[in-house]
Amino acid sequence: MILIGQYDSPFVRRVGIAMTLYGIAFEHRPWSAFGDADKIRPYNPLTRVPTLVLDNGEVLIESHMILDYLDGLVPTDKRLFPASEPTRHQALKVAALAIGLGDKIVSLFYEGRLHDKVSDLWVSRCRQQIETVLAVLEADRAARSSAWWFGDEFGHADIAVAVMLRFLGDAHPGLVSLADFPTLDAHAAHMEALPVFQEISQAFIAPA
Ligand SMILES: N[C@@H](CCC(=O)N[C@@H](CS)C(=O)NCC(=O)O)C(=O)O
Repeated sequence: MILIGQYDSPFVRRVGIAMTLYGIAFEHRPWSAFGDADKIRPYNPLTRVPTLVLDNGEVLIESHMILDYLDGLVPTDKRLFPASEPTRHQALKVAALAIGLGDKIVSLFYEGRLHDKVSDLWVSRCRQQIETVLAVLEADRAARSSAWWFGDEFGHADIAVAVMLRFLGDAHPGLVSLADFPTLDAHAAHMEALPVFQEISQAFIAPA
């Protein structure tokens, strides 16, 4: 398989981390959604990353869909979303909040970087969405005493939150103080210290 996209994208990073943990061999093509758009377009008409090219040439897009496919390649007990309820839907919701947070971080970044006239309305909406999601995630994680979000092993939800927190600091330094979200801050530090997080990592490069 070929994973297209740079690891400064939290969406690409969560897929690269999962593939590495699953022991799925892949070639990484660290193409930029902007600088390498002409190379990405033949694989993905949206010219977005992550884009995953399967060995038979078929292409998957959207990190959640990609992870759903990859989860089907590994034994049930190795999958990074819980198999049974109610933890399954709870983990899906935490991951969805994290992915939505990432979407808002991207949107706020593009607003400031790509628009001649920045919309104050949109900026304040994105900021409020980011801060509210962080508060909800903080409360959820703080209410749990387990080593990881849903037990003794970490999963896609833990990974999604951690990669988004790193991305938030990279794309918007100073926008949010993680001291206000101490449980999330500790969670991110715990995850970023793992070898797989250090391996699947890249310094942030702003789109030109
Ligand atoms: N919902 C998507 C988000 C992917 C995304 O926003 N990727 C960004 C890079 S961080 C991108 O490709 N941006 C280019 C664009 O949207 O045109 C996912 O989960 O894969």
